Formats: sequence, structure tokens, C-alpha cells
Amino acid sequence: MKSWSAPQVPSLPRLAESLELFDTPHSTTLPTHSRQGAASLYVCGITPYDATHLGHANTYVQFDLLVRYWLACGVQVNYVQNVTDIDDPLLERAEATGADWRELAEEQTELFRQDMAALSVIPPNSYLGAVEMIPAIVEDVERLAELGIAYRVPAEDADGDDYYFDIAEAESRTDWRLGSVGGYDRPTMDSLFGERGGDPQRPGKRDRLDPLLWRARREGEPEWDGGALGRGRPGWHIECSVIARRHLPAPFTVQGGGSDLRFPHHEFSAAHATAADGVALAERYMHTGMVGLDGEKMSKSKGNLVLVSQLRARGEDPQAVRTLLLSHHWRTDWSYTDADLALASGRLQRWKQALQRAPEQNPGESAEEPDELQYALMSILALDLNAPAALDQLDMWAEGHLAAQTSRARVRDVVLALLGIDLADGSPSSTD
Ligand code: 5CA
Ligand code: ZN
Repeated sequence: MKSWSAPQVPSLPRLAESLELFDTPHSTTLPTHSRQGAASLYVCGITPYDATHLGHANTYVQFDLLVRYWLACGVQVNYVQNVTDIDDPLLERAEATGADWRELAEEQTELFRQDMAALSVIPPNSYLGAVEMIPAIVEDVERLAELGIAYRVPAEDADGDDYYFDIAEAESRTDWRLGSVGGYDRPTMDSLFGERGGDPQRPGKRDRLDPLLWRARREGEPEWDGGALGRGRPGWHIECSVIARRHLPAPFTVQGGGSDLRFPHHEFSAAHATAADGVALAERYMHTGMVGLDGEKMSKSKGNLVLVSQLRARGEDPQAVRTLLLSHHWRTDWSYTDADLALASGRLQRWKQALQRAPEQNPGESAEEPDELQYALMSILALDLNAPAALDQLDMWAEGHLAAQTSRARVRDVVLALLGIDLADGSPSSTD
């Protein structure tokens, strides 16, 4: 599937990689290395039944910082993202609005691409829809069934059987344990499963948390050839498990998404991978904080949304939106207010004005040597991608306390490459 247009990313003098990231399974910050100069990242993409809200935008902008940090260290990044272009919420929304589910998905995915491009998010190297990956998903579910880690559950309203993942069997045969990725205890998982797309009450399951792998054909639902499984459509966790492993070397460096994906989604994507291949899915699992509105998590199902496309339509500068997002640490939950966006916008203007005052030339500057600002920003980002502290450094620079001699062009390149914020772009203050 086509992704979106890449923003300009200036190349900077290289600095050695020394990254530490907070890893959900270990519940602590751990050194995270590329392997032979290559890092691999999978971030769970959108379910395209509604437009990109600030919560989604925050997740992708925060992972964009990781990509930018690696690139600045000369690491080769292989980034994969999916689009859940077939799943219950998409079909339910299409049904409720009388739309064709494919058109709804394509329309919303296109809007997402535009929002990501406007926010200067570097596109993934591979952008893949669940639908185009169904043959590979079928292969994996067939394999799990052959291994005896998937089992059939008869469905009254279908011709064939549904397939479920057997948690107990996977635990007895692999290193994976329920809770080992998301870090939740059983009572918490019991209470989250139903809220997050699971079907704990489904009769015939061996464990009420066993997740769906393949849903047999139902009247009125889209269906695909499932080989030995019979016609139907894929479950959710197997989608990301397969897309990631078909396009990245497992275990890949980082699996990412919002904290709502700690359980069940990332728990079971990892479990499916270990059960199918005997290899862990990823080395690190990063979960971004939830963005809310009026004290509640922003979600398509609740409808309390601030859409990126609406902010753009009302003339807000996407760079100010990006500044607002980066003023929060990637792991923090926070709530949107218009007042905070206005503050971010003012901050951006002050940086743009400071850029105009920066010296045109710095005789001491070399193309191979990082300057003081790049050192400062990269050492802060190396410690768990602390964007708010990086923005504080920019405030210090704008007030003349840091890297005052760094040339205008170098400051622009450093800030643009590392933070994706263009201080020379269409600045009203640059003309006054
Ligand atoms: N398609 C699946 C992942 S495979 C999905 O969760 N889609 S989504 O459209 O609901 O969310 C897209 C991404 O945004 C996910 O990584 C999700 O964790 C993240 N996300 C969703 N809501 C929020 C929020 N309120 N704040 C921050 N991130 C969010
Ligand atoms: Zn996913």
C-alpha cells in the first residue's frame, strides 16, 4: 500500500548511538542497540474508520523521534507499519453509515497520509494493509493449527469453525507467558480483554482469554480464501504478528503502539510469533501515553475527538501541533486544550524569531563535527527520547544561554533533522 511523502531530513554530523528506552515487559529503561548498524521498527497503524485524532498523531510523532534519532546516528532504519483495513469496527461503522467498507477504509487512510505528511512524520519503508497480507496470515494460522496451538470452535451462525489461539498450549511449549509482554496480572487482563475487542464469553473456548485467529465466513461479511481453515477473515493480533515477521527480521528492535495495545494486542502478537517460529517478536516494546480530551481517553468509539484534519482546516500550523505533541514525554498520558496549542504556537514563534537572530556564519563550524546544540539535543533524546527536555533546550538556545554561536543554517538543520520542526519554514516572524 502506498505510504505518504517524506519530509526533508537534513543529514547531520554523525554521533555514536547510545540509546536507552523504557521497555514495557521489563518495566524499566534499557540500553537499546541497532544490530550491525541496522534497526527495525514496527508501529501498529490505524484502523481507518474515522479520521486521525491527536492521540494517533501523538503516537506516530513520538515514534518519529526514534526514527530520527537512529538516522542521526547513521543507523539504517527499517520501519514497518500496518493498516487494519478489515476488522469489526470498520464493518460496524460502514454498516451504520451505509458506506462501503473498502471505500471508508481507503478514504480514511488517505486522510491519515495527508495528516502524517503535514506533521512531517517520516513514512515507514513498508506500509501494509491486513487485506493484502491475508494469504500470509492464513499460512501462519494453518501452521499454529498443525502444531496444535490453534483449535477450532464451532460457530452457530457460520458454515465453518472459528480458530482460536490456545494460551495454555503456547505456554507449555514456548518461553512466552501470558502477561510477559504487557506486564499485567491476570485479573487486570480479565477486565481489559472484553473492553478491547476480545470475546471472553464465547462458548467453546478453552480459556476465556484465548484470542481469535480466524473467523469463519458469516452472512453479509467480507470473506477470503482461508485454505485449510475455510473461508473467512483474520483476527486482529495475528495480523500484526504476520506483517511484522514477513517484513522485518525477528526479533526486531522495537515493537510500538499506544498503551491501549499492551494487552491484548501486543501480548498476543508476540505470543503468536513465538508459537509459530520459536523466536521472540521484538527486543523492546514501547507504549505511548494516551491523549485525552476533557479528562477521558480520546477514542473513536467515545467520539471525543480532536482531529488533525480539523485543526489543519481551521488554519492551525501543523508545526505548532507537532510542538505541542513533543512538549509531552512519549510515555505520559495528557489531555488536549486549545490553550496549550496556543502556548506551543507562541513557543514555536519565539524559536523562529531566535533563528533570525542567529549568526549567519560560525567560523568554527565543520560539516563533520556536531555543534553544541546537536550534542545537547542528542544526549537528551538518547535517554528515553525525552522530547520535553529537548524543547526546554531550544528555549535555552532561544534565550541565548546555549549554542549562541551556532550558525543559523546549522540550527535549522539540527532542529529539523532531530525534531522534525522547521524553524525557517514560512515564519511570519522572519518577514517582520
Ligand atoms: N489498528 C490498530 C492497531 S494494529 C489500532 O489500534 N488502530 S487505532 O486506529 O485504534 O489506533 C492507532 C494507533 O494510535 C495505535 O498505536 C493506538 O495505540 C494509538 N492510539 C489510539 N488512541 C490513542 C490515544 N487516545 N492516545 C494515544 N495513542 C492512541
Ligand atoms: Zn497492531
